[in-house]
Amino acid sequence: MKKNREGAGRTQPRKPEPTSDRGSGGEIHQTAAAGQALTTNQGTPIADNQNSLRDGRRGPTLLEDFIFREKITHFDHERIPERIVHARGSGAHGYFQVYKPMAHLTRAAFLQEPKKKTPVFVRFSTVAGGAGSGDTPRDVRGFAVKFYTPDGNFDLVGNNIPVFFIQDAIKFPDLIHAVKMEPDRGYPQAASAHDTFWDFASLMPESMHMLMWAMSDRTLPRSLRMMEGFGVHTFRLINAAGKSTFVKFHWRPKIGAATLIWDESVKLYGADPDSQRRDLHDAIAAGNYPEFEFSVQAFDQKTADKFPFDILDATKLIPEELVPLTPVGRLVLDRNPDNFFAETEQVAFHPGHVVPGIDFTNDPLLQGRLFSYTDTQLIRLGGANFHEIPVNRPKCPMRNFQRDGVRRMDVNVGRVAYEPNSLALDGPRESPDAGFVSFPEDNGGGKLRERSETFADHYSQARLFWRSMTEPEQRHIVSAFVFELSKVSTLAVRRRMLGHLMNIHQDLGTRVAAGMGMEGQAERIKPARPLVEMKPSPALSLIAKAPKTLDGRKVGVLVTDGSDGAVVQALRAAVEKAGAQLQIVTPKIGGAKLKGGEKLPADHQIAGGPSIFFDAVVVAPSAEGTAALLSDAAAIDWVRDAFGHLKVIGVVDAAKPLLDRAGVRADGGVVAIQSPKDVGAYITAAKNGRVWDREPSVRPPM
Ligand code: HDE
Repeated sequence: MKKNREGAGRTQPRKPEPTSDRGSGGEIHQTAAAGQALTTNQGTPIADNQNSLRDGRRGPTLLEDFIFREKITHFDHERIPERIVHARGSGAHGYFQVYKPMAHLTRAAFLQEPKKKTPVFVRFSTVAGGAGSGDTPRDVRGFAVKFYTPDGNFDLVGNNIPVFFIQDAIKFPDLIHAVKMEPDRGYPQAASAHDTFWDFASLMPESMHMLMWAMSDRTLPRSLRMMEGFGVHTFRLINAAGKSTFVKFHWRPKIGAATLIWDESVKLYGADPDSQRRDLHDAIAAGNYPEFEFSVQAFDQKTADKFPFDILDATKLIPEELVPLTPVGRLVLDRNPDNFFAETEQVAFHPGHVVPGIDFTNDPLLQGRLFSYTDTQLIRLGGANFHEIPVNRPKCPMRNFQRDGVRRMDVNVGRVAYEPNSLALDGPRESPDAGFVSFPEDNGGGKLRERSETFADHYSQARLFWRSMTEPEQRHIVSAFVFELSKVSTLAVRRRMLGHLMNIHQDLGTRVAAGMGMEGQAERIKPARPLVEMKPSPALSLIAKAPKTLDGRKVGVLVTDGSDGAVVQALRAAVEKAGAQLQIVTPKIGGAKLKGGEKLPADHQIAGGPSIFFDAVVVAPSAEGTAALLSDAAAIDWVRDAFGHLKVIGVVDAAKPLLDRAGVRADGGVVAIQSPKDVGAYITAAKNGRVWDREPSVRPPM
């Protein structure tokens, strides 16, 4: 493990410590050491931070108490409006480094010099839930990156899914109103499994491709460090000669993508609503820096003209098998924010923050976004000066004649705030060569409120996605549709959705109908256009390309008094060598006394450290420990869930009665660990990830 940047490795000068005393009501008063005085926002030292000013010890509080009033007033104004979408997010600082100059494609300065690191701030988010919702609902994840480049900020505001629900931005408020809490009852929070979402979706055939992704395990990422990211729209790169190349942007996690199982994500939502925020923070604090590879699919107009879909339609992707990914550089997240509000909450992304060398296309979804993001920052961050907030401020020179406004921080000097001028010859002026020039495009056409007929095929890529999935992935898509549609009380909506699923693929439609007990009830829906059969794209399957690795993963071991320390020690060495982390789970947080009498400190008490926290587990209690655990529901669930969630389970002999009680049956993913020498075989099995073959025996196949 690398050196801990924030903890042990760093020696800090010892700070003077406060002294402590008690007041007349028994309350604790800590008195400042030299240089540590608590003050008001005006800098006035505060003598007492425990009591407001009263008329007599038991009398009313006095209006005169300016210290109290300042503190409470500030507190009353602490929250700002949360983002209307993507309200819950987690941020990190880092850097981006290009592999080699990309001058043939773009003149963007940050994509030229491999030696240069461009600072970045990244915010991952869910979409539908409020800021206080949990981390693991079934939901799309935002993947927004702010590059502080030498030519200004470039924001790549993407998602972890390469397509979107709608084709035209004018439908966005409808989509979001449909998925958010139903307005009369104020629920459900952070869930699409309700009538209004599926009512809307079933009336939007264009959403079918995205729905397939949304019902796949892609919307249940295992960790923010283990998901892919996409720019979604087609963008342009422009080189110094003004040549335009179309691109799709991609992020790939270095340690591989991984997902949760639905039952696991539901339990995780309750056991640790902050699991993904915590995981990101802990990994960075421990020096295990998350890393993503940045790639583009680059293509020209001639190639675009051959596709059986429109590159301006954000409900379509370009299979990698048609246009392969060109690796461009790497993103490393190596620093946690110092202050959640100042950075993660106040960061303001905008797809319109581009730099010379990057440009837009006419995708009508992207065009609408170009309006929305500044507008939303104006209300959320209270005015036009949000670019001056440190996390939003470019790290390159920024000069113009914009002035004043609420909370202006810059003190602009001089009498000239206009241009052209002859009074400030050293002031900012246009840069015809280095400046941003929009790609000149002749769009023809007149003023219309009409969608292109090239957007009318709504099923072919949904079908492509279905056909590109492995069997376990198809099973999960079927059960997700069954689960979500079973939460819909309006029969007509269920039937309409079944009709769309039949259009996507008969196998899908039939299996979902059977899963709901609604065979033969699909509404007949006529596609606007006949389907085009596309060749399956194996690159779309996460299982098919999952690396065999434990890198960045967590292994949990259940230990009791009397457990064999040698096994735990061998496990720790092997797990850490594989790049993973071993966490100890014991009946009591004080730890366990091992067979030799040595005390093993614990990371979790059983009920607070369920097996859903881990990618693979080991059950290593002593015989006496096992006997006690047989009457502990949390311990039985620990083992039962690990089995049900298809994890590789290492077991010592003494644990057998507990495994029997939890209904664990022997299979390739249950590995006996009799002694330290068996640990190697366990690690090899654990690197395979989930035991997919076990699934039909723990969940009814659909
Ligand atoms: Fe956004 N979106 N969006 N969006 N979006 C916002 O901006 C919007 C869309 C995405 O971590 C808002 O600052 C419209 C697609 C991310 O701060 C808002 C449309 C994609 C984030 C907004 C879309 C995204 C946002 C809310 C339809 C993937 C979070 C707060 C045309 C490519 C960024 C804010 C962060 C946030 C509008 C569709 C990604 C209201 C109108 C497609 C990752 O401006």
